This record gives sequence, structure tokens and C-alpha cells, in this order.
Amino acid sequence: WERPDGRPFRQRLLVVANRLPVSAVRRGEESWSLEMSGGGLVTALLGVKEFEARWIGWAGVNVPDEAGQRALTKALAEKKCIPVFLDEDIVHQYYNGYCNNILWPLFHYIGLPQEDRLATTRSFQSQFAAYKKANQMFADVVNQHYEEGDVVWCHDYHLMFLPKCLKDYNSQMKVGWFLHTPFPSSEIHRMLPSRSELLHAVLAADLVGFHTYDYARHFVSACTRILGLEGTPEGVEDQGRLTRVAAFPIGIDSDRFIRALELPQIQEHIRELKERFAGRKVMLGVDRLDMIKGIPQKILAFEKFLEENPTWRDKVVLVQIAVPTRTDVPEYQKLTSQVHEIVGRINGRFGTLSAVPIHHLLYLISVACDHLFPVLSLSISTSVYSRTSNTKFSVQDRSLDFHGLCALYAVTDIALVTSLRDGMNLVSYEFVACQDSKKGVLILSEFAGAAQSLGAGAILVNPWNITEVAASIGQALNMSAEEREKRHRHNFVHVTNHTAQEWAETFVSELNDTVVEAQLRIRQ
Ligand code: ADQ
Repeated sequence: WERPDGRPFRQRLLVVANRLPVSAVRRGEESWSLEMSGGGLVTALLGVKEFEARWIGWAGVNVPDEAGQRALTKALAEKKCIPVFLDEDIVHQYYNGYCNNILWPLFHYIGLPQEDRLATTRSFQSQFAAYKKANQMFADVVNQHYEEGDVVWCHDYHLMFLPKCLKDYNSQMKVGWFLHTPFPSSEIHRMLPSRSELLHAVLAADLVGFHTYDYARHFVSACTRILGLEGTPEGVEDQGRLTRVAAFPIGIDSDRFIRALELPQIQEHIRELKERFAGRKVMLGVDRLDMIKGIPQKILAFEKFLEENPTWRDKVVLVQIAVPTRTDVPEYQKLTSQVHEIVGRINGRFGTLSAVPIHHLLYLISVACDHLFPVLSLSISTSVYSRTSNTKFSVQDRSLDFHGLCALYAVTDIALVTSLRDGMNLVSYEFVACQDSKKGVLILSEFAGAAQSLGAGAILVNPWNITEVAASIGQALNMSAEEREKRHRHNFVHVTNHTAQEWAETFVSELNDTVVEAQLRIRQ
């Protein structure tokens, strides 16, 4: 990530996220092979030319021995990555427990898991203790590598405690924190037993960023209502110290998608897909298999559409790409089975010998990241899963790579993004970037952050209202070419002007400015 013209970087940037953007495979006692993934955040930071970025995070593997840790640290250094080593117990309690079982569902309005509330509070408390311990371990590593003048950018709900740990080490450190999920209404946040401690920890940052103004507003309300602090138009004030709170909507590297469409191999792929779906309109869903994505609701809406519109039955096909995540968690296994059952029923009901209405394809991401894979990784799957029993899936050798994904986006007539909640949703952006010749329609959930930016061009729907989603499919299929063009133009301009690079650049410069302003205020 060296500056190509050889001039010195203006500043060093330490990017701290739960996962590093690499997959590490152990080849021997002291030998590792690493695969660096491209993707939104990496590309975004490459675009920020004035900064020399280093990544700090967990490599996703348990490395109990010192020799292994030394070797992995050395290998990662070449990729500008610095590992935080977490043992299995911490990963279980901090990552699977507090992050994914408590914060993720709460921030997406699913609520807190009943068993943790009803059983002893011990498991909650021990998970929170592990969360704080893990955040402290990240802070220790940041502190070891920090040099005066560096900017430290912490990412996501895994690291809400980190700003406090860092400022405890050094109050002069420039610390920013960005949340990739929604921040819920203060009425939801107040359910969390550790609600105040977490808010205080985030407020230790100089700049706190969210995808939308609503999330920023919810955060400020939580601080005023739960902590009794003062909310100002700039952020939250605590004893004369201001934490700036603002919206920084993420974008994608739109050029990468647009350029890819010109490649001969993608053109070939597009030709094949057009042939395969000739005479039928293509609808597309691309989601991680997560309850927040509203996949069962989407498929039920499609069923309702087919029920009510028999003339469309053999003229439309839904391709649903699903990426299994957290496959060891029972709720996720249940969701996968549920989706399979609904798809099977609908295909049985409306399919013919020559065609089925739904193609439901499960793909695995090669880098085992959590929900942050879009920004940490776009290195795509090597395998597709198929169902062999209620909960277990076996791997077959089919894959969807970046080119395959672009080709699918390009041949799609209607994208169905019906998340029940979503911080932003990059699939909607990627679809728009790949549609400049087709000008397809985006049906978008009003509960995705993207509704704030692509709402004027999309058909906005309440994903819980299956009748409304079914009707929106009909509206999209019957939309005139002029209206499609107008709606697409609006979204395309947005997606190509608000890129991932611009997002990163804006956040980092705002963080620098915030710190300078705070110093000036102190001097006055
Ligand atoms: P996600 O919940 O993962 O991200 P989203 O923003 O839609 O959701 O990103 C999905 C990404 O995965 C897209 O970039 C897509 O191209 C990619 N993808 C899809 N299928 C794939 C496959 N088979 N292999 C590899 N990649 C695939 C979280 C939040 C979102 C927020 C982002 C970024 O939940 O709300 O938009 O972080 O902040």
C-alpha cells in the first residue's frame, strides 16, 4: 500500500476491525499461506492516497503456540496487517456470544435472546466481560503500534469498547469509530444490561459515524435519555467535552463493477445467462442467509405474486443467491431449512418439467468473515452448499466469483432487496452499478439504510407486508421504459458519485478536523 509516486504519506492510518482482510491457512509449524481479499474497505483505503494504512484485527484462526504466532505475525506484516491473537474461549464468549448473540440481534430490532434473560445473568455477564477483555486486547496491539499523529479508525459493533480503552492509554490519540449496522431506537438500546457502559465507551472517541442520519439521531437520543447527557447539533457533550456524531453513508467501488462488465469473459457469461433465461424476466436476490435479510418473506411475496398473476408464471424467474454464515448457530440452521422448505413448496406448485420459478443457490465465501465481508472481502466462494439433512449441508464444487456476480447483476430485470433491517446494503448499490445498459428496477426495503440514498429511484416497500411486496413486483414488471430510465439515472448518479473511496476520505478528514477544532476550543 505504498504511495506509487514515492512521496511521503501525509499520515498513518490504523484500521481496526474484528477480522483482518486475509484468510490464513497453516502449512507447517512456522509456515502460513495468506490470501488477501480485495473489497470495499480495502479498496476504499487504497483510494485514500494521503494515508498509509495498516490493519489490526483477528486473523480468524486459533494459534496457541508462540512459534506459530511469530511466523503468522511476520507473514501478515508483508500485507500491512497486524494480528490480534484471541483464544478459543474468548472467541466463543466475545464473538459468538456477546457480538453475534446479543448486539447483532438487538441492533437489528430482533431483541435479546430469551434464555440469557431467563436463565442466570451469569452468561450475559461473562460474555460482556469477555467482550471487554477482547476489546482491551485489540487496544494493547493498537497501542504497541501507535505513533504520534496516527489516526485510529475502529470499526463496528465488535469494538464499541475500544475507543475508551485507547483513550485510557493515551488521551491524545485521534480515535474514530464507525458502525456498519443500524443503531436502534433508544427504546431498544435501553434493553441492554450494559447499555450505559457501552455508550460511555463509544463516546470516548473523537468522531462517531453511522450510515444514516436516523442511526446518528438514535445514538444521540440514547446518550441523552439513558446517560442524561446533552445532545447538540454536532454530537454529544459530556462535561464540556464534545464527541462529534455524524452520518457517513458508505458506497462501493463503482468503477470496479462498471469496468468489469467490459471484460470478454463477463460478456460471455452474460450471453450464456441471457440464453438460459430467454423469454423470462429475471428477478435477483443476493443476501447472506441471515434473519435480518428477510429471505422467507421475500419468497412468500413472490409466491403471492405468482398466485395472483397466472399469466406471469412461466415468464418470470427468481434467482436467490444466499451465502450461509454462522452455520453452527441453531437459529441460522433453522432459517436455512425454512427457506429450503418454502422454495421446494413453490417450485413444486408452480414449476413445470422444463422450468422452475425459483433458483435458490447457496454459496460459501472463501474468506470466513462475519457480516463485514463486503467491506473486508470480495473474494468470492469456491463452493456451493446443498441440503443433505435438516441442518447439515455438504459442499459441491460449484462457485460464483466476482465476474459471475457482475454478470448476474447485469442480466437482472428486477432486484429484490427486502431486508427486515440493514445498516446500508451494498447489494442494491452493486446492482445499480451493473445496470447502465439494462436499467432494471430496484425493489428496496424501507428498513435498509440504502433507502435513504436510493429511495427516489427504487420502489420502496415494507418487507413485512407481503401483499405490498407482491404488488411491487407487478409494478416493476409493468413499468414503462421511460420511468425505468428516470429511476435508474437517479440511482446510478448517486452510486457513481458516492463511492467507498469518498466515504473513507471524508471520515478520516472529518476526524482530523474534529480533533483540531477540539484543541482550539480548549485553548480558547
Ligand atoms: P452485509 O450484511 O454482509 O454487510 P451487504 O451490505 O449487502 O450486507 O453486503 C453483501 C456483500 O457480499 C456485497 O458486497 C456482495 O457483493 C457480497 N457477496 C454476495 N454474494 C457473495 C458471494 N457468493 N461471495 C462473496 N461475496 C458475495 C454489513 C451490513 C450492511 C452494510 C455493510 C457495509 O449488514 O448493512 O451495508 O456491512 O457497511
